[in-house]
Amino acid sequence: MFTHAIVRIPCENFAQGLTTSGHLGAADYSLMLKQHEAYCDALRSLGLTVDVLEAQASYPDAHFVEDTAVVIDEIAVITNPGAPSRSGEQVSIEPALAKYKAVARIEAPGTMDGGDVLLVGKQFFVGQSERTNAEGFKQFARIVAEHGYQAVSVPVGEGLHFKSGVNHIGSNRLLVTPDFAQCEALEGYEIFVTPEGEEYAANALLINDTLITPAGFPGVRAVLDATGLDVIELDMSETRKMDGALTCLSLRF
Ligand code: CIR
Repeated sequence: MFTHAIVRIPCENFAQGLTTSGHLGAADYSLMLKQHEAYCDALRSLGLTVDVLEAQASYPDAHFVEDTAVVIDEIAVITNPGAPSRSGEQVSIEPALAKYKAVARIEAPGTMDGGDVLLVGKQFFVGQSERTNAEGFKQFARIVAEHGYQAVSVPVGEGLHFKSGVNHIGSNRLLVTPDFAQCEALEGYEIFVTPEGEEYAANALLINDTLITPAGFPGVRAVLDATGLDVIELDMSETRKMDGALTCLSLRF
């Protein structure tokens, strides 16, 4: 059961963050703040205590807190974010997590973004991406093995992060983009594939028994409704313009 989440208020210059989604238009700050508040409210409505960290103008991507740590029952692993402009975001996350957990760190030359890390039961899938390198994976696998977790490295291909393409939606189920539909590492799971053009909605956030999904993806919604899951939809338009999605905006534990 998750009981806590950590989020960070987006900073005024958040639209200067990294993005490849310029075709979606310029991101709007007041709308972003409104959508971020709705996100926090949704987490609270599911019973989580939400710690809200201050905006950090020196890091326009810093509200994507997921990339700065991986939190499990036993420990918080502070990452070393792989994009040069995001290197250092992890420094102010550490004290926020150290209040709750013992801490370990991914050290250079290892790099890792939390968006590449998916946990299902005691099994970690770690995307091998432009952000997470082999050394980062090696360090991470060693740290979590001490607590009884396995980790497997999976190439991400085109997408930004592993969780841009694969997410756990409860029980033995994974929601994936077509790119991951035949992925060998995911054999044994029940695979639900996003319909054409709805790949963005593969990033869904499971909080206990409820799945939060981005609004505006009816094909994915139909797939999810067939599973009987409780679903909350949130408008993610401004986060999406900055290449972010639902999981990126919080650390849950
Ligand atoms: C970046 O490119 O790093 C940010 N603009 C978006 C990060 C999204 N984070 C995530 O998917 N975990």
